[in-house]
Amino acid sequence: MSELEALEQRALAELQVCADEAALRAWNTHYLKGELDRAVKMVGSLPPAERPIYGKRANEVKKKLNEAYETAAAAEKERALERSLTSDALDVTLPGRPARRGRLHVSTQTLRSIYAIFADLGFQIYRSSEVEDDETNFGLLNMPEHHPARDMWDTFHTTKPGVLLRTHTSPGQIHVMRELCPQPIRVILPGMCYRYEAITMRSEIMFHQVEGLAIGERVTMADLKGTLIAFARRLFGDQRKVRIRSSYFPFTEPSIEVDMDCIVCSGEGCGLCKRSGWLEILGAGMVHPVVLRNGGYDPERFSGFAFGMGPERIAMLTYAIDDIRQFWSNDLRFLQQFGA
Ligand code: FA5
Repeated sequence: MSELEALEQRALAELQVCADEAALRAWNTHYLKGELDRAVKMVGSLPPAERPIYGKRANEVKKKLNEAYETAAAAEKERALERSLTSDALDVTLPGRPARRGRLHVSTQTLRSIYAIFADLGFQIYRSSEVEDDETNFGLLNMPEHHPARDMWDTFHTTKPGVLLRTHTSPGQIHVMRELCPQPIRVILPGMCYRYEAITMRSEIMFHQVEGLAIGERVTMADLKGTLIAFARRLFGDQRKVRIRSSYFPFTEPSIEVDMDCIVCSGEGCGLCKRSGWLEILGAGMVHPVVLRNGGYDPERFSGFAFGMGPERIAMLTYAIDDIRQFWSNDLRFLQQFGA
């Protein structure tokens, strides 16, 4: 009995000095689950006559210590809450940090402007693969093996013979024709192209193109001219002048290149247009009969026009960007200049 009394005194005294939750937990383990538990179980080893008195007292001590523990734990919880409220205080008067908004890459913005214009002109978007075979990238576009025009497009070949990264979006023409023949076609084909050439201020090894293709029974050069003038005026402004020069592409006949009067000097001559007053915006022409036939269309009955433009070059003209290498440099100072 005296040990039981001593245990009670000791436990209560120690509980008084438990300063935090960890100390309280240690006390609980030591006394309630340890010493007191053993003291209660001792009742079985006592002579039967002493058991009721000892048992009763042991239960009283157990109840008292449990209650004392509950009270101390509740008080400690209260103190912990108080401590966290004062130490983690929020200053609700601080001005908020503005959320940083992302933005679309300048190439994506330019592509979307181009899509919107051609959507209004009735063109649908068609996508084809960036990995092509030699035959579709060159052969079916009227450039059989060893044709000298292949040198116009320095090529990234893969380790698989005959498989390459497309050098332009024109092979997409063959895919659309073969899929839609003999229906009329009016599509644009946007996508990435790759060329194994020296990187300069105006040329990258990886860049976008937007190809255009229209095929029908009476498609003429006048339709091509009208479409391209409408496009240039929508993108660059109503007053733009457009100039058409003859050119050469193996897959169009006749072939043209389209210039627009310089957006900086309006034709007077400046650094951007190299004093010529004109800026080239795209290559185009009437689809070559061989290409029409390769796509499944009878050139006696059908005719078509095609064009190919570079959105990065168009963005350079729109925003007077002097170096194409900026586009993929991931320099935020460059990218953040283009809103939206
Ligand atoms: C072609 O690639 C032809 N397939 C275009 C075409 C399509 C002609 C249909 C006729 C009919 P070209 O190599 O000129 O042509 O490229 C077309 C456009 O892609 C150029 O006017 C330019 O805007 C862009 N471009 C070409 N090479 C690069 C390059 N290295 N870096 C960035 N843009 C380029």
